[in-house]
Amino acid sequence: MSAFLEKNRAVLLAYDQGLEHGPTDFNERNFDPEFIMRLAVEGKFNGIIFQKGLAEKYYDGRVPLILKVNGRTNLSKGEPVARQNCTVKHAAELGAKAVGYTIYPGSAYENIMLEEFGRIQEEAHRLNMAAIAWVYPRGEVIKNDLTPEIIAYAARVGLEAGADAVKIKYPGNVDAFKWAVKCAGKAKVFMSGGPKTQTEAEFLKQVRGALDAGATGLAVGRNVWQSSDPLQMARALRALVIDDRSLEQAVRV
Ligand code: FBP
Repeated sequence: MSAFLEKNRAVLLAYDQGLEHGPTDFNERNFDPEFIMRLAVEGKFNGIIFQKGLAEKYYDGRVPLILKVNGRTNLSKGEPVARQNCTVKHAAELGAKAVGYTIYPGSAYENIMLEEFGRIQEEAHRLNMAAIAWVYPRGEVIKNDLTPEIIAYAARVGLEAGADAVKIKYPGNVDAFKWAVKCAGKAKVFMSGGPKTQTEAEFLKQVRGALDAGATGLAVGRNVWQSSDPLQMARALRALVIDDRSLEQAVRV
C-alpha cells in the first residue's frame, strides 16, 4: 500500500459509481471523468479508483491508480454478486498500483467472490500490487449492514481473505469502528464514503471518528464530487486525514 500512503494515511477518490449506481449520481460537472481526474490531481488525492473503461480512456498517470476489477449494476435484482471483469495483468498494464474487488459476505454467492478475490490477491502480489477488498455484507440474510457486529465481521473477512486494505462502512460511532479496526488486524482500514450527507460537517465528523478509531483513511466519492465545492472538501479531508487536524481546524482550511 506504500504507493498510496502519505504520513501513513491516505485519501482515495472513488469513481466507479457510474457502473454501480448509474448516472443518477451525476450532475453536469461530475459526469465527466476528465473533471474527476483533474480533481484528483488538484485536490492532492493519494489515489484514484476507476473501472477499466475509465482507466483506459481517461487515466493520465498523475495520481496512483487503484483499478476496480469487479463490479455490478444496481439494475440486477436478487442475491448480489460481482464477478471479475478485468485481469490483474491488464490492471498492471494500465498503470495500477493496486486492484480493488468487492466481496458481499452473506450473499448466496459469497463463495464465488471469496474464491475469485483469493486468486486475484495472489496475482496482484506476484506483480507487486496491493489488493484492496471492498467488504459489504449484503443479501437476503443481512437485515442491517451497519451493526457493529456486521462491520467488524466485514473487517475480519478482509483480513482473512488476504486483503492489504479493507474498505468498510462507518457504523455510526467511534467505539464500534475501533473494534472493526482491531478485527482487521494488519489489514489497513479505509472508511467508505456513502451517500452524500445532509451537511458536510456531518460527513467530516464521521471521517474524524473513523480516524480516531484507527482507520488509515478513506475511499470516498459522492461526498466529494457531489459537493458544491469539491476542492474545498478535498482540503478539509486532507487536513483531517493527512495532517490529523481537529474538526474545527478542518472546516477552516
Ligand atoms: P461513495 O463514497 O460514493 O459511497 O463511494 C464508495 C463506494 O464503495 C464506491 O467505490 C462504490 O461505487 C459505491 O461505494 C458502492 O456503494 P453501494 O454498493 O453501497 O451502493
